[in-house]
Amino acid sequence: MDFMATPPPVKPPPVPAPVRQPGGEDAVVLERKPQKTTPPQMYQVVMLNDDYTPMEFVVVVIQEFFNKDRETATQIMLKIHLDGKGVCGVYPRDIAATKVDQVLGAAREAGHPLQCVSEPVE
Ligand code: TYC
Repeated sequence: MDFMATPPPVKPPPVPAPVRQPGGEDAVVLERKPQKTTPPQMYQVVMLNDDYTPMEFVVVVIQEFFNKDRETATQIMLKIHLDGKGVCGVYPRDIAATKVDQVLGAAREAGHPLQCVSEPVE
């Protein structure tokens, strides 16, 4: 009969030696490990202008999927209309991708050609 090899026990890190304190009390000093996490790359969701999608539809989409109030959504929509594109929000990659899917889904369902992309923030 075969027995599974038992992995060797993991050796715990050595306990630092007590440090003699001037006052006579012993203390264990643990070294702090340097933090090596970096914040995630963020992605901006950019909406593009077109000649056919109604302004009102764009405003409602921005309110609905980017949690903007009506005034802010209107300003973003007008910026897109005038400049050709505009940022609706900035998110971690997966959330930005979901926002793009939601916008494109709503636009297709309503029969509008609205386009939206996500791109890494510099
Ligand atoms: N240009 C469109 C119109 O005049 C409005 C519009 C704004 C469309 C923003 C798309 O992302 C857009 N009806």
